[in-house]
Amino acid sequence: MTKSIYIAGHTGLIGSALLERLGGEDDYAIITRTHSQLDLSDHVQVDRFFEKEAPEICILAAGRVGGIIANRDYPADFITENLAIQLNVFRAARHTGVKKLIFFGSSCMYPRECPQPMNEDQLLTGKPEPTSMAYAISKLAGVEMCLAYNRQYGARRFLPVIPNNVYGPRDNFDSKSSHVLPGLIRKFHEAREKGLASVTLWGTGTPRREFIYVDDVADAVSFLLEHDTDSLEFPLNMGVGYDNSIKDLAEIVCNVVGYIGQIKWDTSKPDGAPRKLLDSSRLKVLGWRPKVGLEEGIKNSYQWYLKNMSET
Ligand code: GFB
Repeated sequence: MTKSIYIAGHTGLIGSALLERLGGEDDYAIITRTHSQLDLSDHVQVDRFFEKEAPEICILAAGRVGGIIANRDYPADFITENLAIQLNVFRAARHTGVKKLIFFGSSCMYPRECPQPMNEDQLLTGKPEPTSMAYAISKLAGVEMCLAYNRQYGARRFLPVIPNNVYGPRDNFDSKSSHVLPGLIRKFHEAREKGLASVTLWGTGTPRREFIYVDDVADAVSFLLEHDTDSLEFPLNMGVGYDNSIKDLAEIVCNVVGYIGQIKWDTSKPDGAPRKLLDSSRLKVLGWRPKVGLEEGIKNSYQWYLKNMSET
């Protein structure tokens, strides 16, 4: 039997990978709407859409995301847009009897000084990193809403997952608002093209991050959709199990892009959390494993960037 599945945010990084992955399977009839067709922050539109389509499964991959500087400079936008979307979608999905809803949290929900690797029980044991506090609170609210709906309505239908720094094709490569990995691809590519002697990156380069390739996230979501989730505990961390310093990452991206100049560090820019490595054993115990290594994933992202973005 085909299941109807609504992917909210199907043009974004995670949503587009899910569309590609689940769209290729016979089990699902995919429903999508562009932002101009459906404004998820408008509850009237959202209610109308869910009443008409009543999808059996909903994947909420829509919302405002961005790197450290975007989070620092636009906290009101991050918290307002994400809370509005989550509230509207969760409420409408419950009213129309959704069977499974996947919600994406973020590793920045964990306390800034969290012992590493971070397991799900450590959420709310300390204050998140200040630069992404507003975003983190909106995501924490989303996770708690999922758990509250499950408790109150007596079924485990709202499933919050926490992927770590996701990257890949169709990422945001804007040098001001992007996350570090696509930001570095663009900076090194442009420096190579212009023959610049050096590239300046943000912070000290010492923070460590765990990167997960977007196809692995799509794979993990597909895995969760296929498995009986009734006995699982949520939220569920989704990471690869190892991290790299930003300095290491810069070297890898440099090699992939073929830039041979110098790397400088602008320490007036924030470092953010010192480390964010997830303990993903809850998911791995089920048998799921990531498949794409960091260098391979960066090569794929750079190929996509060259084909689609290098002229912008
Ligand atoms: O990926 P990113 O922007 O965010 O930055 P977070 C990670 C690290 O890379 C920080 C450094 O220490 C940055 O200072 N960095 C160096 C750069 N050069 C650059 C650059 O050119 N661009 C960017 N973007 N960073 C985000 C949160 O934190 O993580 C979000 O703000 C979200 O809310 C996301 O949770 C997963 O990893 O520090």
